[in-house]
Amino acid sequence: MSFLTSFTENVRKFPEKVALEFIDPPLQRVTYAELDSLINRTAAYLQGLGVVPGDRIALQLSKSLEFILLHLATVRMGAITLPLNLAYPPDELNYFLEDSGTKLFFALESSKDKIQNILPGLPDLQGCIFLEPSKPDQFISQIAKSPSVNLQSPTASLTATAVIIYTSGTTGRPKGAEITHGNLSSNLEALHISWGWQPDDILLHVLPIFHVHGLFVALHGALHAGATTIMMREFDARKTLQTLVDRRCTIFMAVPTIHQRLLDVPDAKSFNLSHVRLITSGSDRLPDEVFTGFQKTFGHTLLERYGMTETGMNCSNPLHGERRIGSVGLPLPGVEVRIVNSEIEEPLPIGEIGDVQLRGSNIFKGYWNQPEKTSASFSADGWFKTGDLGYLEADGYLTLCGRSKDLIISGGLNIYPPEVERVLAEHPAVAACAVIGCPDREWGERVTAVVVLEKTESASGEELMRFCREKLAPYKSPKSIVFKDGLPRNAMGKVQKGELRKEICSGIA
Ligand code: MLC
Repeated sequence: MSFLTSFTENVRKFPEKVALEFIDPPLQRVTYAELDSLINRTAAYLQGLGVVPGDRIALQLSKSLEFILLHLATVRMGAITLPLNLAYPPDELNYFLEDSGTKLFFALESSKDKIQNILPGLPDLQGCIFLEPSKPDQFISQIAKSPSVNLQSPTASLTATAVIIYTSGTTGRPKGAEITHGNLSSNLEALHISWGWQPDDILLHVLPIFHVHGLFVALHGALHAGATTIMMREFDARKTLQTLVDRRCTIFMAVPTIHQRLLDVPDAKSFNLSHVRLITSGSDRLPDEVFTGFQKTFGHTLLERYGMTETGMNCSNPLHGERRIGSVGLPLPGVEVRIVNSEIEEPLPIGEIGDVQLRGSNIFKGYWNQPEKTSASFSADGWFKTGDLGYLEADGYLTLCGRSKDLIISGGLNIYPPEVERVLAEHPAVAACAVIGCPDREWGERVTAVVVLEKTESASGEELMRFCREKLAPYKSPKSIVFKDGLPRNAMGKVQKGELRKEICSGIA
């Protein structure tokens, strides 16, 4: 069953129920029946532009009804959505559009000047449509008046790719993870059961919708359940607490940085969240202080879960039962977890730390046009190698305790140091560099670059940061630069990042 089948059933069961409500301008509210009709009209519009199953449709739009309609219409007609972070500068954008062979690109009118130059160089691109979601008359009103197609029954098979999301890697350029209709539907059902989703749930949605967390877990989760989603276009801590109270929301999902900001609201304790039945945390390790802070301040035990772009959700602490501090909980239905020795890939006994590997219907199809990288990410016997280190307890709980790959997670977003190092190395004054994550109360980890300058050149930290921001999304760009005369290296010449972290991180505010 495609994940949109359950949505279609909900349209039949709850036509008049509010599916989505945007609570900041432009205020918008659509029922299940209206949403269904708008999706079909958007599909007709896309068909009119020549979109056929399998085409890649890229969206670099703000969090909006336009984004949601284009995404759901794309997957309903068997084409593939490519959601893109708004923070990607033209260099990165160009790579994603070219690599994916995007046919149609929807971008913000306000980005026109910035991205116009890259468009003629994209061989597969047949059109770029600029939209301004702050002016709903421009697209939504037109779509509402336009003809529809009847696409009620799903057109794509479960093995067909529904969405491609780019993730960076330790080597080379970012890779497009192909997520199938089957991946989406099986994972949605697993979460539906595990978290006890109900049609009368009200989800407060504050996350971006260009990632797995905001798009699949939160938005698709609510549509699958026939629930109502209250959409906040941009996260604001006080407004989030006020909305949870005013709108009697029952479910809230966020990343640890957001939970920390809620705790930092000066009168946080005065917000009574007793009617909220579930608050989840994911995309990054949940610090113990945030877990206990939530218990003290809001009387809520956060439910931590574990996921990845390539796999969707893997494990979750239970809805009923012990939510164990520091643990990501138990494998979800249909997901298997094993811990193996990294050298010989032999399963390890309970309690021993090793590589976390996964198997199940949630695991992605592969990296777009990258068969070697795809096969390298699976063990010989078909388990997906997460790159995380962890151990299992006798009762099945998984605890993560590090990464076997070089990765920084900041505010719930993954940053691969080699990508930042490659950009820094292009600067003429940089002789060598290493990028590390230093612990940070707000972001979880703070991107920090350690730079050795060429003997004859000079550059300030500000200049290097500016240089990075021209070529990389701002969240990937270093927040601190530390200059050194040399980098600690092992006998093979490899930079010893562990040493650097010990030496540098304690000195970073
Ligand atoms: C913003 N900035 C960040 C950042 N987000 N820096 C580092 N890490 C981040 N995550 C920077 C901006 O570049 C800007 O810098 C400054 O912070 C303020 O920008 P902003 O846009 O005002 O930030 P804000 O709205 O406060 O965003 C913070 C945030 C956001 C925590 C709300 O990052 C967020 O929504 N994170 C969630 C990401 C997410 O959904 N991840 C799920 C991935 S899926 P300057 O210098 O320009 O001012 C996944 C799988 C799974 O991982 O398991 O879920």
